[in-house]
Amino acid sequence: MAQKSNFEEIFSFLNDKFSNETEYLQAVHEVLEDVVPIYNANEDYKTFDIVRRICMPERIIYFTVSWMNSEGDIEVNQGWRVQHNSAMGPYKGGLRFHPTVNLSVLKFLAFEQCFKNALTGLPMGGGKGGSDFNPKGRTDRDIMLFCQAFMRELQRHIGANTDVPAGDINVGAREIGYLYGEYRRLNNKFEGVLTGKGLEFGGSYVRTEATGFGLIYFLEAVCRHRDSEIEGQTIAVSGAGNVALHGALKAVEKGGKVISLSNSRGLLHNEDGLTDIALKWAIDNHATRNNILADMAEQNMGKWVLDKKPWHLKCDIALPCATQNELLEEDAKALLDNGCQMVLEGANMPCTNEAQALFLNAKIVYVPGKASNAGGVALSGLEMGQNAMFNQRNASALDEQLYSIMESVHQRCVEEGQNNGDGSSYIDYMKGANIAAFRRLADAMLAQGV
Ligand code: NDP
Ligand code: 2IT
Repeated sequence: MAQKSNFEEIFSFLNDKFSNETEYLQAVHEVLEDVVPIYNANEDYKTFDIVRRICMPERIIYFTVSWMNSEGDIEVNQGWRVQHNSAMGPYKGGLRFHPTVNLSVLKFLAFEQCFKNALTGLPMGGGKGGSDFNPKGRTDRDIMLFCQAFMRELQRHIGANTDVPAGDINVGAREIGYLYGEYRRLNNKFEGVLTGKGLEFGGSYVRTEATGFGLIYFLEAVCRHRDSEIEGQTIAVSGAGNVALHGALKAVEKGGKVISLSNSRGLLHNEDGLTDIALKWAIDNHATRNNILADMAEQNMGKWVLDKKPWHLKCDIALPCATQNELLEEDAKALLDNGCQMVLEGANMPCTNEAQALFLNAKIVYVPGKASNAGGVALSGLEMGQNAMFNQRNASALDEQLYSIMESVHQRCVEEGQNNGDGSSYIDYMKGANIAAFRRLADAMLAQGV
Protein backbone atom coordinates (compact mmCIF):
# COMPACT_ATOMS: atom_id res chain seq x y z
CA MET A 1 0.00 0.00 0.00
CA ALA A 2 1.54 3.29 -1.12
CA GLN A 3 2.39 5.85 1.55
CA LYS A 4 0.22 8.96 1.72
CA SER A 5 1.60 12.39 2.46
CA ASN A 6 0.07 14.60 5.10
CA PHE A 7 -0.06 18.33 5.50
CA GLU A 8 1.68 18.74 8.83
CA GLU A 9 4.67 16.78 7.59
CA ILE A 10 4.86 18.81 4.35
CA PHE A 11 4.67 22.11 6.23
CA SER A 12 7.52 21.17 8.52
CA PHE A 13 9.56 19.66 5.68
CA LEU A 14 9.37 22.95 3.73
CA ASN A 15 9.95 25.11 6.80
CA ASP A 16 13.07 23.13 7.77
CA LYS A 17 14.50 22.78 4.30
CA PHE A 18 14.02 26.40 3.21
CA SER A 19 14.10 28.20 6.55
CA ASN A 20 16.16 31.10 5.17
CA GLU A 21 13.86 31.69 2.17
CA THR A 22 11.32 33.91 3.88
CA GLU A 23 9.46 35.26 0.84
CA TYR A 24 9.18 31.78 -0.66
CA LEU A 25 7.78 30.33 2.56
CA GLN A 26 5.40 33.28 2.90
CA ALA A 27 3.94 32.64 -0.57
CA VAL A 28 3.72 28.88 0.00
CA HIS A 29 1.97 29.22 3.38
CA GLU A 30 -0.50 31.69 1.93
CA VAL A 31 -1.67 29.04 -0.55
CA LEU A 32 -1.38 25.92 1.56
CA GLU A 33 -3.53 27.20 4.39
CA ASP A 34 -6.45 27.58 1.97
CA VAL A 35 -6.04 24.25 0.20
CA VAL A 36 -5.82 21.96 3.27
CA PRO A 37 -9.48 20.83 3.05
CA ILE A 38 -9.30 20.26 -0.71
CA TYR A 39 -6.15 18.21 -0.30
CA ASN A 40 -7.45 16.20 2.60
CA ALA A 41 -10.62 15.34 0.73
CA ASN A 42 -8.75 13.86 -2.24
CA GLU A 43 -6.96 10.53 -1.76
CA ASP A 44 -5.14 10.80 -5.11
CA TYR A 45 -3.61 14.17 -4.16
CA LYS A 46 -2.20 12.52 -1.06
CA THR A 47 -1.02 9.34 -2.77
CA PHE A 48 0.75 11.29 -5.49
CA ASP A 49 2.23 13.79 -3.01
CA ILE A 50 0.77 16.63 -5.07
CA VAL A 51 1.27 19.44 -2.56
CA ARG A 52 4.98 18.82 -2.02
CA ARG A 53 5.46 18.57 -5.79
CA ILE A 54 3.50 21.77 -6.41
CA CYS A 55 5.66 23.66 -3.92
CA MET A 56 9.06 22.52 -5.19
CA PRO A 57 10.47 24.08 -8.39
CA GLU A 58 11.08 21.50 -11.12
CA ARG A 59 14.40 23.15 -11.96
CA ILE A 60 16.49 26.13 -10.81
CA ILE A 61 19.15 27.53 -13.13
CA TYR A 62 21.87 29.72 -11.69
CA PHE A 63 24.52 31.52 -13.71
CA THR A 64 27.11 34.22 -13.23
CA VAL A 65 26.84 37.17 -15.59
CA SER A 66 30.36 38.49 -16.19
CA TRP A 67 30.27 41.44 -18.55
CA MET A 68 32.27 44.40 -19.70
CA ASN A 69 30.54 47.76 -19.27
CA SER A 70 30.87 50.70 -21.63
CA GLU A 71 33.83 52.07 -19.66
CA GLY A 72 35.71 48.83 -20.19
CA ASP A 73 35.31 47.68 -16.57
CA ILE A 74 34.37 44.13 -15.71
CA GLU A 75 31.21 43.67 -13.68
CA VAL A 76 29.91 40.46 -12.16
CA ASN A 77 26.25 39.81 -11.41
CA GLN A 78 24.14 36.84 -10.44
CA GLY A 79 21.42 35.46 -12.70
CA TRP A 80 18.67 32.87 -12.15
CA ARG A 81 15.73 31.24 -13.89
CA VAL A 82 13.36 29.30 -11.65
CA GLN A 83 11.40 26.83 -13.80
CA HIS A 84 8.74 26.03 -11.28
CA ASN A 85 6.06 23.94 -12.96
CA SER A 86 5.38 22.94 -16.57
CA ALA A 87 2.32 20.71 -16.13
CA MET A 88 0.04 23.27 -17.78
CA GLY A 89 2.34 24.57 -20.54
CA PRO A 90 5.79 26.10 -21.13
CA TYR A 91 7.30 27.81 -18.08
CA LYS A 92 6.05 31.39 -18.26
CA GLY A 93 6.85 34.44 -16.15
CA GLY A 94 8.87 37.61 -16.06
CA LEU A 95 12.47 38.65 -15.48
CA ARG A 96 13.32 41.14 -12.73
CA PHE A 97 16.51 43.22 -12.50
CA HIS A 98 16.84 44.70 -9.03
CA PRO A 99 19.52 44.66 -6.30
CA THR A 100 17.08 42.92 -3.92
CA VAL A 101 16.64 39.93 -6.26
CA ASN A 102 17.71 36.66 -4.66
CA LEU A 103 16.64 33.03 -4.88
CA SER A 104 13.93 33.36 -2.24
CA VAL A 105 12.29 36.27 -4.07
CA LEU A 106 12.40 34.48 -7.43
CA LYS A 107 11.09 31.24 -5.92
CA PHE A 108 8.12 33.05 -4.40
CA LEU A 109 7.41 34.80 -7.69
CA ALA A 110 7.73 31.57 -9.71
CA PHE A 111 5.46 29.70 -7.29
CA GLU A 112 2.79 32.41 -7.43
CA GLN A 113 3.09 32.60 -11.19
CA CYS A 114 1.95 28.99 -11.58
CA PHE A 115 -1.28 29.73 -9.71
CA LYS A 116 -1.85 33.00 -11.56
CA ASN A 117 -1.29 31.36 -14.92
CA ALA A 118 -3.68 28.55 -14.02
CA LEU A 119 -6.37 31.15 -13.26
CA THR A 120 -6.12 32.66 -16.76
CA GLY A 121 -7.27 29.37 -18.29
CA LEU A 122 -4.46 29.57 -20.88
CA PRO A 123 -1.91 26.77 -21.36
CA MET A 124 1.03 28.21 -19.43
CA GLY A 125 3.26 26.75 -16.73
CA GLY A 126 5.05 29.03 -14.29
CA GLY A 127 8.55 30.41 -13.87
CA LYS A 128 10.46 33.55 -12.96
CA GLY A 129 13.98 34.83 -13.36
CA GLY A 130 16.22 37.80 -13.06
CA SER A 131 19.36 39.29 -11.70
CA ASP A 132 20.70 41.38 -8.85
CA PHE A 133 21.88 43.90 -11.49
CA ASN A 134 20.75 47.43 -10.60
CA PRO A 135 19.85 49.31 -13.78
CA LYS A 136 19.07 52.59 -11.96
CA GLY A 137 21.28 55.43 -13.24
CA ARG A 138 22.99 53.27 -15.87
CA THR A 139 23.46 54.39 -19.46
CA ASP A 140 21.41 52.90 -22.26
CA ARG A 141 24.60 51.30 -23.55
CA ASP A 142 25.29 49.59 -20.23
CA ILE A 143 21.73 48.29 -20.13
CA MET A 144 22.21 46.81 -23.60
CA LEU A 145 25.56 45.26 -22.68
CA PHE A 146 24.14 43.73 -19.53
CA CYS A 147 21.02 42.36 -21.30
CA GLN A 148 23.21 40.76 -23.96
CA ALA A 149 25.47 39.10 -21.39
CA PHE A 150 22.46 37.89 -19.39
CA MET A 151 20.89 36.37 -22.52
CA ARG A 152 24.14 34.68 -23.56
CA GLU A 153 23.69 32.49 -20.49
CA LEU A 154 19.89 32.25 -20.38
CA GLN A 155 19.36 31.41 -24.08
CA ARG A 156 20.33 27.75 -23.77
CA HIS A 157 17.57 27.15 -21.21
CA ILE A 158 14.58 28.80 -22.91
CA GLY A 159 12.51 28.39 -26.08
CA ALA A 160 9.05 29.17 -27.46
CA ASN A 161 7.71 25.80 -26.29
CA THR A 162 10.00 25.40 -23.28
CA ASP A 163 10.21 28.58 -21.24
CA VAL A 164 9.03 32.05 -22.29
CA PRO A 165 10.25 34.94 -20.10
CA ALA A 166 8.79 38.47 -20.14
CA GLY A 167 9.28 41.71 -18.20
CA ASP A 168 8.89 42.53 -14.53
CA ILE A 169 10.44 45.22 -12.30
CA ASN A 170 13.01 47.19 -14.32
CA VAL A 171 12.55 44.98 -17.36
CA GLY A 172 10.33 46.76 -19.90
CA ALA A 173 10.14 47.14 -23.67
CA ARG A 174 13.72 48.39 -24.01
CA GLU A 175 15.25 45.48 -22.08
CA ILE A 176 13.05 42.88 -23.81
CA GLY A 177 14.23 44.31 -27.16
CA TYR A 178 17.90 43.91 -26.23
CA LEU A 179 17.34 40.44 -24.75
CA TYR A 180 15.39 39.31 -27.80
CA GLY A 181 18.01 40.66 -30.23
CA GLU A 182 20.73 38.65 -28.53
CA TYR A 183 18.61 35.49 -28.52
CA ARG A 184 17.91 35.89 -32.24
CA ARG A 185 21.56 36.48 -33.11
CA LEU A 186 22.71 33.44 -31.15
CA ASN A 187 19.99 31.07 -32.36
CA ASN A 188 19.39 32.35 -35.87
CA LYS A 189 15.65 32.02 -35.60
CA PHE A 190 12.56 34.07 -35.05
CA GLU A 191 10.38 32.49 -32.39
CA GLY A 192 8.12 33.66 -29.58
CA VAL A 193 10.73 33.05 -26.91
CA LEU A 194 9.98 36.28 -25.02
CA THR A 195 6.78 38.27 -24.62
CA GLY A 196 6.47 42.01 -24.31
CA LYS A 197 8.39 42.42 -27.56
CA GLY A 198 8.17 45.51 -29.76
CA LEU A 199 5.25 45.62 -32.18
CA GLU A 200 7.65 45.47 -35.14
CA PHE A 201 9.15 42.12 -34.12
CA GLY A 202 6.38 39.86 -32.91
CA GLY A 203 5.02 41.92 -30.02
CA SER A 204 1.34 42.15 -29.23
CA TYR A 205 -0.92 45.16 -28.98
CA VAL A 206 -2.18 45.73 -25.41
CA ARG A 207 0.64 43.75 -23.72
CA THR A 208 2.19 46.94 -22.28
CA GLU A 209 -1.12 48.09 -20.83
CA ALA A 210 -2.47 44.67 -19.90
CA THR A 211 -1.53 44.29 -16.23
CA GLY A 212 -2.83 47.70 -15.16
CA PHE A 213 -5.88 47.60 -17.42
CA GLY A 214 -6.63 44.05 -16.30
CA LEU A 215 -6.44 45.13 -12.66
CA ILE A 216 -9.16 47.71 -13.28
CA TYR A 217 -11.27 45.25 -15.30
CA PHE A 218 -11.08 42.95 -12.27
CA LEU A 219 -12.07 45.88 -10.02
CA GLU A 220 -15.01 46.54 -12.31
CA ALA A 221 -16.10 42.90 -11.98
CA VAL A 222 -15.87 43.18 -8.17
CA CYS A 223 -17.93 46.38 -8.21
CA ARG A 224 -20.55 44.85 -10.49
CA HIS A 225 -20.82 41.88 -8.14
CA ARG A 226 -21.51 44.32 -5.27
CA ASP A 227 -23.88 46.50 -7.28
CA SER A 228 -21.49 49.42 -7.19
CA GLU A 229 -19.19 51.10 -9.71
CA ILE A 230 -15.74 52.65 -9.99
CA GLU A 231 -17.11 56.07 -10.87
CA GLY A 232 -16.78 58.53 -8.00
CA GLN A 233 -14.54 56.31 -5.82
CA THR A 234 -11.29 57.63 -4.38
CA ILE A 235 -8.34 55.39 -5.22
CA ALA A 236 -4.83 55.31 -3.72
CA VAL A 237 -2.20 53.72 -5.95
CA SER A 238 1.39 52.86 -5.02
CA GLY A 239 4.19 52.43 -7.54
CA ALA A 240 4.93 54.52 -10.61
CA GLY A 241 5.91 51.89 -13.14
CA ASN A 242 4.16 49.89 -15.82
CA VAL A 243 1.44 48.42 -13.61
CA ALA A 244 0.72 51.49 -11.46
CA LEU A 245 0.53 53.97 -14.33
CA HIS A 246 -1.69 51.88 -16.62
CA GLY A 247 -3.89 50.90 -13.67
CA ALA A 248 -4.24 54.54 -12.65
CA LEU A 249 -5.02 55.63 -16.22
CA LYS A 250 -7.75 53.02 -16.70
CA ALA A 251 -9.21 53.85 -13.26
CA VAL A 252 -9.43 57.53 -14.24
CA GLU A 253 -11.01 56.59 -17.58
CA LYS A 254 -13.66 54.69 -15.60
CA GLY A 255 -14.42 57.79 -13.52
CA GLY A 256 -12.32 57.00 -10.43
CA LYS A 257 -10.35 59.69 -8.57
CA VAL A 258 -6.72 58.56 -8.32
CA ILE A 259 -5.03 60.55 -5.57
CA SER A 260 -1.55 59.04 -5.45
CA LEU A 261 1.40 57.30 -7.05
CA SER A 262 4.65 56.42 -5.28
CA ASN A 263 8.12 54.97 -5.75
CA SER A 264 10.97 53.80 -3.53
CA ARG A 265 11.78 57.42 -2.72
CA GLY A 266 8.41 58.95 -1.92
CA LEU A 267 4.86 59.85 -2.80
CA LEU A 268 3.05 61.99 -5.34
CA HIS A 269 -0.19 63.24 -3.78
CA ASN A 270 -2.99 65.01 -5.62
CA GLU A 271 -6.15 65.25 -3.54
CA ASP A 272 -8.22 66.48 -6.51
CA GLY A 273 -7.23 63.44 -8.54
CA LEU A 274 -4.62 62.95 -11.25
CA THR A 275 -5.80 63.68 -14.78
CA ASP A 276 -5.58 61.32 -17.72
CA ILE A 277 -3.28 63.87 -19.39
CA ALA A 278 -0.85 63.73 -16.45
CA LEU A 279 -0.91 59.92 -16.45
CA LYS A 280 -0.38 59.67 -20.21
CA TRP A 281 2.58 62.01 -19.88
CA ALA A 282 4.00 59.79 -17.13
CA ILE A 283 3.46 56.65 -19.24
CA ASP A 284 5.33 58.22 -22.16
CA ASN A 285 8.22 59.44 -20.04
CA HIS A 286 8.75 57.19 -17.00
CA ALA A 287 11.23 54.85 -18.65
CA THR A 288 13.68 57.65 -19.40
CA ARG A 289 13.42 59.73 -16.18
CA ASN A 290 15.18 59.12 -12.91
CA ASN A 291 12.19 60.22 -10.83
CA ILE A 292 9.03 60.68 -12.86
CA LEU A 293 7.02 61.63 -9.76
CA ALA A 294 9.28 64.52 -8.78
CA ASP A 295 9.09 65.67 -12.42
CA MET A 296 5.28 65.50 -12.29
CA ALA A 297 5.27 67.58 -9.11
CA GLU A 298 7.40 70.20 -10.84
CA GLN A 299 4.68 70.46 -13.48
CA ASN A 300 2.00 70.96 -10.78
CA MET A 301 0.54 67.50 -11.31
CA GLY A 302 0.66 66.85 -7.57
CA LYS A 303 2.75 67.33 -4.44
CA TRP A 304 5.98 65.35 -3.97
CA VAL A 305 6.43 64.03 -0.41
CA LEU A 306 9.78 62.44 0.34
CA ASP A 307 9.89 59.03 2.10
CA LYS A 308 6.11 58.63 2.36
CA LYS A 309 3.77 55.85 1.23
CA PRO A 310 0.12 56.46 0.21
CA TRP A 311 -1.58 54.28 2.82
CA HIS A 312 -2.32 57.06 5.31
CA LEU A 313 -4.46 58.84 2.70
CA LYS A 314 -8.24 58.55 2.97
CA CYS A 315 -9.50 56.36 0.12
CA ASP A 316 -12.22 53.87 -0.81
CA ILE A 317 -9.92 51.60 -2.81
CA ALA A 318 -6.19 50.82 -2.42
CA LEU A 319 -4.14 49.41 -5.29
CA PRO A 320 -0.61 48.44 -4.20
CA CYS A 321 1.35 48.23 -7.46
CA ALA A 322 5.04 48.52 -6.48
CA THR A 323 6.64 45.47 -4.89
CA GLN A 324 6.38 42.62 -2.35
CA ASN A 325 5.70 43.42 1.30
CA GLU A 326 5.30 47.13 0.68
CA LEU A 327 2.02 47.34 2.64
CA LEU A 328 2.63 46.63 6.33
CA GLU A 329 0.34 45.99 9.30
CA GLU A 330 0.36 49.66 10.32
CA ASP A 331 -0.50 50.65 6.74
CA ALA A 332 -3.45 48.23 6.73
CA LYS A 333 -4.65 49.70 10.04
CA ALA A 334 -4.46 53.23 8.62
CA LEU A 335 -6.41 52.20 5.51
CA LEU A 336 -9.12 50.50 7.57
CA ASP A 337 -9.33 53.41 10.03
CA ASN A 338 -9.89 55.71 7.06
CA GLY A 339 -12.74 53.59 5.71
CA CYS A 340 -11.01 51.80 2.83
CA GLN A 341 -13.40 49.16 1.42
CA MET A 342 -11.29 47.33 -1.16
CA VAL A 343 -7.66 46.33 -1.66
CA LEU A 344 -6.69 44.84 -5.02
CA GLU A 345 -3.06 43.90 -5.56
CA GLY A 346 -1.40 45.04 -8.78
CA ALA A 347 2.00 43.95 -7.51
CA ASN A 348 2.92 40.40 -6.48
CA MET A 349 2.43 39.79 -2.73
CA PRO A 350 2.55 43.50 -1.76
CA CYS A 351 0.68 42.95 1.52
CA THR A 352 2.46 41.34 4.45
CA ASN A 353 0.78 38.41 6.26
CA GLU A 354 -0.22 40.75 9.06
CA ALA A 355 -1.79 43.27 6.69
CA GLN A 356 -3.68 40.51 4.88
CA ALA A 357 -5.02 39.16 8.15
CA LEU A 358 -6.41 42.58 9.07
CA PHE A 359 -8.17 42.94 5.70
CA LEU A 360 -9.64 39.44 5.86
CA ASN A 361 -10.77 39.96 9.47
CA ALA A 362 -12.42 43.25 8.60
CA LYS A 363 -14.15 41.46 5.70
CA ILE A 364 -13.36 44.17 3.21
CA VAL A 365 -12.71 43.12 -0.38
CA TYR A 366 -9.15 41.82 -0.57
CA VAL A 367 -7.92 40.41 -3.90
CA PRO A 368 -4.47 38.76 -4.15
CA GLY A 369 -2.24 39.65 -7.08
CA LYS A 370 -2.36 36.16 -8.52
CA ALA A 371 -5.95 36.97 -9.51
CA SER A 372 -6.06 40.75 -9.94
CA ASN A 373 -2.76 41.20 -11.81
CA ALA A 374 -3.20 38.17 -14.07
CA GLY A 375 -3.96 40.40 -17.08
CA GLY A 376 -0.28 40.88 -17.93
CA VAL A 377 0.56 37.23 -18.26
CA ALA A 378 -2.80 36.57 -19.93
CA LEU A 379 -1.86 39.00 -22.70
CA SER A 380 1.55 37.32 -22.84
CA GLY A 381 -0.29 34.07 -23.48
CA LEU A 382 -2.13 35.77 -26.34
CA GLU A 383 1.21 37.08 -27.68
CA MET A 384 2.54 33.50 -27.69
CA GLY A 385 -0.54 32.43 -29.65
CA GLN A 386 0.01 35.20 -32.22
CA ASN A 387 3.69 34.25 -32.57
CA ALA A 388 2.82 30.59 -33.11
CA MET A 389 0.40 31.62 -35.89
CA PHE A 390 2.75 34.30 -37.31
CA ASN A 391 -0.02 36.88 -37.11
CA GLN A 392 -0.84 40.09 -35.24
CA ARG A 393 -4.30 40.76 -33.90
CA ASN A 394 -5.79 44.21 -33.53
CA ALA A 395 -5.83 46.16 -30.30
CA SER A 396 -9.56 46.32 -29.73
CA ALA A 397 -10.03 42.55 -30.12
CA LEU A 398 -7.21 41.92 -27.65
CA ASP A 399 -8.56 44.47 -25.17
CA GLU A 400 -11.96 42.76 -25.33
CA GLN A 401 -10.37 39.37 -24.75
CA LEU A 402 -8.39 40.74 -21.80
CA TYR A 403 -11.65 42.05 -20.37
CA SER A 404 -13.35 38.71 -20.68
CA ILE A 405 -10.36 36.81 -19.24
CA MET A 406 -10.39 39.09 -16.16
CA GLU A 407 -14.13 38.51 -15.80
CA SER A 408 -13.58 34.78 -15.90
CA VAL A 409 -10.72 34.96 -13.36
CA HIS A 410 -13.14 36.92 -11.14
CA GLN A 411 -15.82 34.28 -11.66
CA ARG A 412 -13.43 31.44 -10.72
CA CYS A 413 -12.55 33.29 -7.49
CA VAL A 414 -16.21 33.86 -6.65
CA GLU A 415 -17.14 30.22 -7.23
CA GLU A 416 -14.48 28.90 -4.86
CA GLY A 417 -14.44 31.85 -2.47
CA GLN A 418 -18.10 32.04 -1.46
CA ASN A 419 -19.99 29.97 1.11
CA ASN A 420 -17.77 30.63 4.06
CA GLY A 421 -20.06 28.73 6.35
CA ASP A 422 -21.45 31.86 7.98
CA GLY A 423 -24.38 32.37 5.60
CA SER A 424 -23.02 35.73 4.46
CA SER A 425 -22.46 36.80 0.88
CA TYR A 426 -18.83 37.68 1.65
CA ILE A 427 -16.35 36.56 -1.03
CA ASP A 428 -12.93 35.46 0.21
CA TYR A 429 -11.05 36.20 -3.02
CA MET A 430 -7.80 34.86 -1.64
CA LYS A 431 -9.28 31.49 -0.79
CA GLY A 432 -11.17 31.48 -4.10
CA ALA A 433 -8.05 32.20 -6.15
CA ASN A 434 -5.91 29.69 -4.27
CA ILE A 435 -8.42 26.85 -4.51
CA ALA A 436 -9.44 27.45 -8.13
CA ALA A 437 -5.81 27.55 -9.26
CA PHE A 438 -4.77 24.62 -7.08
CA ARG A 439 -7.47 22.34 -8.49
CA ARG A 440 -6.47 23.04 -12.10
CA LEU A 441 -2.78 22.59 -11.45
CA ALA A 442 -3.15 19.54 -9.21
CA ASP A 443 -5.45 17.82 -11.70
CA ALA A 444 -3.06 18.57 -14.60
CA MET A 445 -0.23 17.00 -12.59
CA LEU A 446 -2.29 14.01 -11.56
CA ALA A 447 -3.37 13.32 -15.14
CA GLN A 448 0.26 13.23 -16.26
CA GLY A 449 1.51 10.77 -13.65
CA VAL A 450 4.87 11.04 -11.96
P1 NDP B 1 8.36 48.81 -12.90
O1 NDP B 1 9.81 48.56 -12.87
O2 NDP B 1 7.75 49.36 -14.14
O3 NDP B 1 7.92 49.74 -11.67
C1 NDP B 1 8.20 49.38 -10.38
C2 NDP B 1 7.73 50.49 -9.46
O4 NDP B 1 7.76 50.00 -8.12
C3 NDP B 1 8.62 51.72 -9.51
O5 NDP B 1 7.84 52.85 -9.27
C4 NDP B 1 9.59 51.46 -8.37
O6 NDP B 1 10.15 52.64 -7.80
C5 NDP B 1 8.68 50.80 -7.37
N1 NDP B 1 9.48 49.93 -6.49
C6 NDP B 1 10.29 48.92 -6.87
N2 NDP B 1 10.90 48.39 -5.80
C7 NDP B 1 10.45 49.09 -4.74
C8 NDP B 1 10.70 49.04 -3.36
N3 NDP B 1 11.55 48.12 -2.85
N4 NDP B 1 10.05 49.91 -2.54
C9 NDP B 1 9.18 50.83 -3.05
N5 NDP B 1 8.93 50.95 -4.37
C10 NDP B 1 9.55 50.09 -5.19
O7 NDP B 1 7.67 47.39 -12.54
P2 NDP B 1 6.19 46.89 -12.82
O8 NDP B 1 5.23 48.00 -12.75
O9 NDP B 1 6.23 46.03 -14.02
O10 NDP B 1 5.98 45.90 -11.57
C11 NDP B 1 5.39 46.34 -10.35
C12 NDP B 1 4.84 45.14 -9.62
O11 NDP B 1 3.86 44.49 -10.44
C13 NDP B 1 5.85 44.05 -9.27
O12 NDP B 1 5.46 43.43 -8.06
C14 NDP B 1 5.69 43.05 -10.41
O13 NDP B 1 6.11 41.77 -10.03
C15 NDP B 1 4.18 43.11 -10.60
N6 NDP B 1 3.67 42.65 -11.88
C16 NDP B 1 4.14 43.14 -13.06
C17 NDP B 1 3.60 42.71 -14.24
C18 NDP B 1 4.01 43.28 -15.56
O14 NDP B 1 3.42 42.86 -16.57
N7 NDP B 1 4.94 44.21 -15.63
C19 NDP B 1 2.55 41.67 -14.28
C20 NDP B 1 2.07 41.30 -12.97
C21 NDP B 1 2.64 41.76 -11.84
P3 NDP B 1 11.69 53.04 -8.10
O15 NDP B 1 11.69 53.46 -9.54
O16 NDP B 1 11.97 54.15 -7.14
O17 NDP B 1 12.51 51.81 -7.86
O1 2IT C 1 4.22 38.82 -12.55
C1 2IT C 1 3.82 38.69 -13.73
O2 2IT C 1 2.76 38.12 -14.00
C2 2IT C 1 4.65 39.26 -14.80
N1 2IT C 1 5.66 39.90 -14.51
C3 2IT C 1 4.29 39.02 -16.23
C4 2IT C 1 4.72 37.66 -16.67
C5 2IT C 1 4.58 37.39 -18.16
O3 2IT C 1 5.09 36.34 -18.55
O4 2IT C 1 3.99 38.17 -18.88
